[in-house]
Amino acid sequence: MKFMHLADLHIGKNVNSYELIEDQSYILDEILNISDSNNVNVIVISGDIYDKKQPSEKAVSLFDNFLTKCSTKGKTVIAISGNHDSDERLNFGSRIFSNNNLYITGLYSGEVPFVELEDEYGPIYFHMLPFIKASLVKSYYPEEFETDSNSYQKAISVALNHPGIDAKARNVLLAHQFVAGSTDPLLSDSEDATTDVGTVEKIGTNVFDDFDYVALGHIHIPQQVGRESIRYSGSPLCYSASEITREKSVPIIEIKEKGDVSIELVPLKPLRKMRKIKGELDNLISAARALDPNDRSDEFGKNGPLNDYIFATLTDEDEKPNSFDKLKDIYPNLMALSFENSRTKALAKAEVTDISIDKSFEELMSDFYKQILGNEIDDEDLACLKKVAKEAGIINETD
Ligand SMILES: [Mn+2]
Repeated sequence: MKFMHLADLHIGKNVNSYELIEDQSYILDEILNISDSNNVNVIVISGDIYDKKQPSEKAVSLFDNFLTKCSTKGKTVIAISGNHDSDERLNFGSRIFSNNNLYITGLYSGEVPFVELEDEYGPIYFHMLPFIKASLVKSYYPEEFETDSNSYQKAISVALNHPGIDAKARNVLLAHQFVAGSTDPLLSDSEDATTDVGTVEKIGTNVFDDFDYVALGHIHIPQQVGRESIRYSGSPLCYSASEITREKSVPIIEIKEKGDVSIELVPLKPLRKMRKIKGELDNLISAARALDPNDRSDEFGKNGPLNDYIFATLTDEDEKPNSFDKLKDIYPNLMALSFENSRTKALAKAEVTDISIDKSFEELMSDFYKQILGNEIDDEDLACLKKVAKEAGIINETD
């Protein structure tokens, strides 16, 4: 049995106010092409299908198109909800869809449902555990928890015992949780709230011992957790600058006899790359102009380098106020711009202790201007700030 593991699609997500729906549509088509060329007819999706609990019309229609294409091609889709999805909404129609080889479990209601598929080696079970909080499992099986146990480890093991699995058979689990091996998984900036996960929420890999493969969602950087066959597929696209250096991929898993599991990671090529550039403004612009003109035209270059999502760092000492617009003229998908020069370095080193309570308002404003803007405050700005500070009651009328 061959299947493909996806998670964290976050359909409808915006990054730095750019709508990524076109990129998401492109990558889902790529994923379908990869599944065709690798003869994969089963696709599992481990949660965070949508970015929001109330997804936009565009997002819903994109996922609908994807499912329709899967169905037309005769593929089986097995999906669960993640913490970004609305469990009830994702559950919509699921009983009818199952007649069309589309199995969605959005809602946990005391049992972990499974789909039984068949190949030449016999049955294989795909167990669907949607995103759950420990308290939800406890509400169904309070007697199975120690009185003060709220741990997710406990909750997952209790949940997996209902209805329980045949450990001798081939079993795959879909889950959307924070699973840690001997070390925590690598995090990016786009997962939300996972950076401050406490030990209570962490789930050790030993609860998954009886599963041949665990298809995880929640963490956006592709990686294994503990053994190779417990894995976060990662999101199919970069959703923050912190993911730029990590290649996105889609795992294709083949399970032959029980215990015979092989995993291939197929790299994903996005419509537009997300990347960083660094240098002086004029140099960056002239380097971009020197690129192949075909890369600049929409017709030829949607995935040309000038259409990439750019995070720029300018090293100019002279910070021109219209730098962003100038760079955006040549890189239309400029996501963010920052400076790295002697001013920002001094600022990074500046300590809060430099700000003394004994200093007058004028002195503080003058220091602030020097630190932030690198120049002296002029009389007009100072008068204006004093007026505002008086109105706000920060300084007295007489000052
Ligand atoms: Mn996610």
